[in-house]
Amino acid sequence: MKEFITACPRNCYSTCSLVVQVDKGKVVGINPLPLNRATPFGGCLKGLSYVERANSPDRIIYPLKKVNGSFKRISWNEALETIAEKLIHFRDVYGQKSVLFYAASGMAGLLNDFSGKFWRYVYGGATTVYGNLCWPAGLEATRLTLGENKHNVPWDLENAKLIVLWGKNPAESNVHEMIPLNNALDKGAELLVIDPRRTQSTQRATLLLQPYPSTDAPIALAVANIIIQNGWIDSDFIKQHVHGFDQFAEHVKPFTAQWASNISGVPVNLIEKLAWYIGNVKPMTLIPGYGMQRYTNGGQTVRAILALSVITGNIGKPGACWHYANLQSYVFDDVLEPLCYYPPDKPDGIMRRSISTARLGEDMLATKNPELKMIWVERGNPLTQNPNTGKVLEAFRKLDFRVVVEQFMTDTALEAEIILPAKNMFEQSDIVGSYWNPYIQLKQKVVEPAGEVKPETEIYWWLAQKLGFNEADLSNILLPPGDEHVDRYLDSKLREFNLSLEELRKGPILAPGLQEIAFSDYRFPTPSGKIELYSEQVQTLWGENPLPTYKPAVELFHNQTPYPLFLMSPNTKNRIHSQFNNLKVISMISGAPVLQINPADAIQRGIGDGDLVEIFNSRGSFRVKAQLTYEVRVGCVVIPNGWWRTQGAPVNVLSEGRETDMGHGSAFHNNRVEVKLVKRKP
Ligand SMILES: Nc1nc2c(c(=O)[nH]1)N[C@H]1C(S)=C(S)[C@@H](COP(=O)(O)OP(=O)(O)OC[C@H]3O[C@@H](n4cnc5c(=O)[nH]c(N)nc54)[C@H](O)[C@@H]3O)O[C@H]1N2
Ligand SMILES: Nc1nc2c(c(=O)[nH]1)N[C@H]1C(S)=C(S)[C@@H](COP(=O)(O)OP(=O)(O)OC[C@H]3O[C@@H](n4cnc5c(=O)[nH]c(N)nc54)[C@H](O)[C@@H]3O)O[C@H]1N2
Ligand SMILES: [Mo]
Repeated sequence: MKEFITACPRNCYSTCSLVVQVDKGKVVGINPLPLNRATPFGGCLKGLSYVERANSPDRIIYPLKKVNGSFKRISWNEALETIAEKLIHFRDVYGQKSVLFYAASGMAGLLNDFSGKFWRYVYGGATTVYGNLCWPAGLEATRLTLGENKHNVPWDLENAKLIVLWGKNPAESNVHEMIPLNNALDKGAELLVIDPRRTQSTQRATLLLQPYPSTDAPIALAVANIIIQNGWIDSDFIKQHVHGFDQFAEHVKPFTAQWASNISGVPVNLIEKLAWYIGNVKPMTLIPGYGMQRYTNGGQTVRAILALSVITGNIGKPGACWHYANLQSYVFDDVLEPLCYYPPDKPDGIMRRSISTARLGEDMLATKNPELKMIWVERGNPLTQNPNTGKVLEAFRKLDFRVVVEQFMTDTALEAEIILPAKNMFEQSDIVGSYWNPYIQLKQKVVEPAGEVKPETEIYWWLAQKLGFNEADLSNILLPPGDEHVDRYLDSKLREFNLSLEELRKGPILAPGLQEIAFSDYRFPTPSGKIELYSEQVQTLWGENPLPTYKPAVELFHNQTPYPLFLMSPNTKNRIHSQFNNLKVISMISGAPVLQINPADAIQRGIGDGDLVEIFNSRGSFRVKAQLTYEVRVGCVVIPNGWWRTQGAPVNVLSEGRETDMGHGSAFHNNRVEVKLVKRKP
């Protein structure tokens, strides 16, 4: 048996370092690597389930072609020739832009960049998407305010005396954060949580505020007002480092706790307590989550909350930070690819046309001159994860040809004409960063690809040859097949930072130039060089008020609607979005999907625990069992995102494709629904 050091490449804060055990060419064990100070205890349950995931009989390991509605195995030659023929046909008849290249967050790594290179330089352009499903409203809000997205190293949390989890649920979405968090609490820190749900992260909280979804900005503005009125601000910090404080102070004067309470449903007393803690207990680490910004007012909400860290001087010190996203380990531009977007007004020169990720279905259908004819999907599951599944499905089915590169038979793969088998994390080396832990890590190749699996870099190499390119032309653009080319490429990237692949094989390396205490140099790369509570750019780039304000979220508060309940679809412990739940070890624990509803709302509808209910709105519906729980705020219902349609709770059939106010994010949570009883539990 051999052991290799590697890192989990999933889209997750933790990005754990792992030790993989390999025996006779198979992954047989996953162990922790204590060398990584952020993830010393290694993988979560999902991480441990890689043993099953790598060896699962359900994996797609050969190219497949849909024939009369079912998939049959074909050769690589047939698959690539069929695809090349289509690509040439669509290019000749409609132009390259009739092909949509769609990639999402299924696998992190530097080599993903080669996919973009194929579509740009080999095929000569394509339509692509801008924006992203995840975190951009908060990234942009933070960038516009602080100039950069970074935070203190994870273990610095132990130095905090006050920890505020504002719409983040690390007990599920970032389990390793619970280690320094609990250590801080053991040393006497206080934990405050603001979340419409009473999550597992609230167990040791001093205070829990349960606002209606999307009403955090009123709370933050009222808290700022109270802090300023009581003189709990850090005047020296403000004088030296803050731009626009006077305007901000004037701006928040009308925002009383009573006003915030009326909107959010949080009692005045709790809002005042929150203000007291934030104004008086230092140092404070404020941890905003990503769920809280997936609303049409998400960017401004994040700016309003961030103002609380700013006026109390809780930035740039041990134990004090704004803990949104730490991009310090993304030192290679290419790793930043998932962050890049090419909105229509900022074309990158070759792709020339892009459509909104948030409105994928609507935009695909509306695209003209040329219309879309083909889609290529890799590292994503848009038929489960993007808003408004009905529209995405309609748009998919209107195309002439669909290619999906996948490991498993997802909702999206089921729609393909051709499925190409995707590599897993053990079958090709790559370098990964993390948006929480501060290391650069090597995700090592530890086994040969299963069956006929080829990594994307090779798929594109062979496809390019079918398009008439020869090896000499290609070697300047793409990566030739063979581990030695991958290693050489990764090593050359590392050399730019005086690092080497050899070093990285031994374990994670702290990102070059890492600031353990972010902004400890008090340099804020904004236009004014200071923290911008007042940001001109908020207006010029996004047409929003330069000061943080509250706008009621579309659909949730704007319309008269027959759908009274707020639908929440957060992330859940034992999946990364739509991944993992198909594995036996995971499904054994997560069971069947349920709709969580507060007993007060259930009783009104004659619904009991375990009854079969239908959840619906104007966009779609499905049936699922109800689970009555006080963990959910009255007026809200909860189904975590990520269940495949074939697993029973495809929550995005209910969501609308809308962009957030900043950053071209996806406002997943602006949805109202109704629930009705279908059948009593037997
Ligand atoms: N186990 C697991 N871990 C993951 C992931 C996963 O799928 N599974 N996904 C990864 C990815 S890609 C992401 S983006 C992160 C996201 O992880 P988090 O940042 O924790 O985000 P969410 O789980 O979407 O939402 C966090 C909390 O916000 C609450 N919330 C929702 N709306 C509001 C609101 O309006 N106000 C307030 N105050 N709270 C609100 C939800 O109830 C939820 O408990 O997790 C990463 N880690
Ligand atoms: N309703 C609702 N919807 C949401 C959210 C929400 O809060 N509510 N959250 C959103 C968020 S935060 C995110 S980040 C998105 C995530 O959206 P996606 O990135 O689309 O989500 P995943 O479910 O991780 O799907 C990734 C797919 O990539 C495949 N894959 C893994 N590795 C590879 C590889 O190496 N090559 C290829 N070709 N494929 C691979 C996996 O098998 C999986 O099917 O979902 C969003 N959707
Ligand atoms: Mo995400």
